Amino acid sequence: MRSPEPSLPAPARLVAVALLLAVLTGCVVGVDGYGRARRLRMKNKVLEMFYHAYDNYMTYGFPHDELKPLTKSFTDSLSELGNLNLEHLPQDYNGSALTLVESLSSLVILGNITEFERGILWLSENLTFDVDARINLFECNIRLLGGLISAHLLAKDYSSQLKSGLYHDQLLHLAESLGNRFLPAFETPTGLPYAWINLKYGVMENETTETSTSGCGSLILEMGVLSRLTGDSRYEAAALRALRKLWSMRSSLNLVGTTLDVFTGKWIEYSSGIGAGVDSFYEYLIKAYILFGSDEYWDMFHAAYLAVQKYFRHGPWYHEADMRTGEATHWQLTSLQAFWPGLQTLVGDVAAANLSHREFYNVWQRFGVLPERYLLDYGMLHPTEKYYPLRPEFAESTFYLYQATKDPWYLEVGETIIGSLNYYTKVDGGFASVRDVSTMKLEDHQHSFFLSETCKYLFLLYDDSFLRNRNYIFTTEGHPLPIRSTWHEKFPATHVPSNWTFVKDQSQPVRMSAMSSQVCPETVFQKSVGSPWESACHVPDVYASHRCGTDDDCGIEAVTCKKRSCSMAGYCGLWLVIY
Ligand code: DMJ
Repeated sequence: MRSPEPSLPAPARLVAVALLLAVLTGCVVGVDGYGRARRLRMKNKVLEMFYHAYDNYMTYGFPHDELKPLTKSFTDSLSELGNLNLEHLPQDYNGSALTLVESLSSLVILGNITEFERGILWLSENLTFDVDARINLFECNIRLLGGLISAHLLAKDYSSQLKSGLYHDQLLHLAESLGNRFLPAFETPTGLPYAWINLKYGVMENETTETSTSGCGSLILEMGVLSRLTGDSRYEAAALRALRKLWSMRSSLNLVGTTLDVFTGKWIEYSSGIGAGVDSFYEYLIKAYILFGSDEYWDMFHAAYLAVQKYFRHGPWYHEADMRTGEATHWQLTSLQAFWPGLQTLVGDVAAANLSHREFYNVWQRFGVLPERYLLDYGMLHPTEKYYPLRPEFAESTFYLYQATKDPWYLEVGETIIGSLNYYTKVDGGFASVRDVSTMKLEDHQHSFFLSETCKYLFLLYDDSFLRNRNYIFTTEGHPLPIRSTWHEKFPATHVPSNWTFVKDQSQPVRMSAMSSQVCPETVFQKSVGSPWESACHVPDVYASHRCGTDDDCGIEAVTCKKRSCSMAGYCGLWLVIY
């Protein structure tokens, strides 16, 4: 199944690329004290991990949803995500090839266009959503719809490397078919979507009206892009209506709860945090702003972020609180919370991100992996949630922090993660989830996000060539979406004020990197030496280190076009005044 690893660029070219980037971006690429041979060794280790998981899936799991690595069998888990069983699946159901769909964007990032193309062609000929299967809307959106539209966009971007004439938007047609099947879920009095829907028959009789905040607040990236690609505004309109309704339900403290009723629009669970049931809601507010440029997303995110920092944060930790009063409810660390430092890095709050990341790392080192839930007030594992299902969040934050700081320490953290995954979870038939981190007993499940996220972020930590000179934002499932001026409210020339330092050159394509420009704010734009980088509004911080004494030392963010300010800790970021 596996094609040979693509040959590496000649050393001389690597040096030239590194030097050029060092000059152009100010991020010291390749000169960060972490040896090139070591970097290459780690990259190869991640490649081995990815293909061990992928090849075993293709051998024992495909075309079903996910691999059971201990028994070398499969599970059609998309229909049971959310802990339901397979009662509604027809006998002859063969799954959605979920792990293959989830692997496509990783294959491109790893440089395996041949296998990417094989996957596309198989899906084009075999995948159908006309099945009597009850699926979770959120999971299906982030994994299948996100996987399909991202792969479609990559197929367009890499069309010159595909066999000519073979790709004619098949993945987009599949995505459209899936998006159409989502729409009945939004037909509620509030516009908030049902959590569950039958792909063939729509909302089922007596369907539960309970859903989660992330379930109806993390649809806008995939459905928004589907609308932009198809010209059919219904997907984006449905997702945006749900998001607006959700936001209107916030408390006077700008906090949201964790679960709600889609019919009444009333909260069911008032306690919430930044982890399970809510996490990607915050993530999609800021990423929707980066992708589409609408101030509405920024305004929601900014208020929501400040409320999180004010009511949930306790030093480097984040507890849960009642959305009505702001009083702490549960003092728990959860594995899902580990995405937060990555989000903070994306918006420039690097110092705070680093602080929390270090604490997660301490917990990782203590247990060997991150437990699903750890009781901070008792200093012990949660009695039942002791598992680690190969989650990506800690690796994801490590990747973002490395991009922002180029501090080789994060590469060493990556080594620890890779070492743990290979030591504890690698089995003959793939990578197995940990059932109990206190015994390291394994469980027969290799989740698809291990391939779409965990391996991808670890690979990008040691080889980010995919991101160079490109401008992508990653969905919550790790699928890259390009930031396009045609989709963006801020990029069109009419928006550019004349007094900004760097003015868009109409003769050049917009090629700001969501990674290098967004989280590496010292990026220098030197058009005179033929740099492809440009920004409509970017003003660098006064000091390359991003340290500051006053707000005057801070510049303007390249992608968000917001004025940065100086934190109490003396670090430039987008906001840092927490009341
Ligand atoms: C992934 O499916 C997504 O990242 C989602 O937002 C929550 N976390 C899982 C993996 O842990």
